[in-house]
Amino acid sequence: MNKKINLSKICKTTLAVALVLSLSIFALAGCSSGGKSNQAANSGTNANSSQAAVGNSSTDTDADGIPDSVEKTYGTNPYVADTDGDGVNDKEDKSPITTENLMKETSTAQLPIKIKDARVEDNATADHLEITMSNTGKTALSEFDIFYTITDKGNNTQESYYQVLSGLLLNAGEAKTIHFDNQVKEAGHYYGNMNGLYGTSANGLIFDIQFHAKGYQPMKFQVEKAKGTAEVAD
Ligand SMILES: [Ca+2]
Ligand SMILES: [Ca+2]
Ligand SMILES: [Ca+2]
Repeated sequence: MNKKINLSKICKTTLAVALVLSLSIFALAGCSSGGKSNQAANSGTNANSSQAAVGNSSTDTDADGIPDSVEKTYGTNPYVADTDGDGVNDKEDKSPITTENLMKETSTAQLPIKIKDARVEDNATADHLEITMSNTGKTALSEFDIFYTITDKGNNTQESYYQVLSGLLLNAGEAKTIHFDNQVKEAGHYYGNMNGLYGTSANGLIFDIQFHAKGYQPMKFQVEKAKGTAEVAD
């Protein structure tokens, strides 16, 4: 009798342990699979965000810490980290499209340059600042830089940019055309901020330009863009 009772107790205990074990395993399996599905859901979300990032919103072409799409909103250039050329990158610059003139020159000698054509519209491609010049002197000119202020004729908003024109050399008698269109892999092409007034205003613009080569006084000239001809920044 005692043996039967003991056996019965053992059986009940074994069954209870088995039940607890089964429930535990079931619960663990459930947790595990739930965890996996959560992970799958999370990684799915991450994958979607990454795809979205690669597709557009987080692309940062110039690696200045501001995505291209945000540069468009800020009005800064997505192709260059320092849009106005003052040495402070767009992300840190409190006035990223306004700089003082950084030309350093004490010479008062007249720059032997003839501006043959200067335009910001009616270009062969999309509207951009384009300057054709010739060296009327007897020696080569180099170490050029440019400073220009753009004024919106509609609301008097102003922007200003400074750029060292790397690689520009003009031999005696030679003529060259330079472009500010961001196609900087080609010789004679420099940055131009299409997200600024340059590419967004339809009010008409005045470009006040100072052009300089080392050893000569900067020369000044003006180019106008007619009302209603702004290109879409792209
Ligand atoms: Ca950027
Ligand atoms: Ca930028
Ligand atoms: Ca800057």
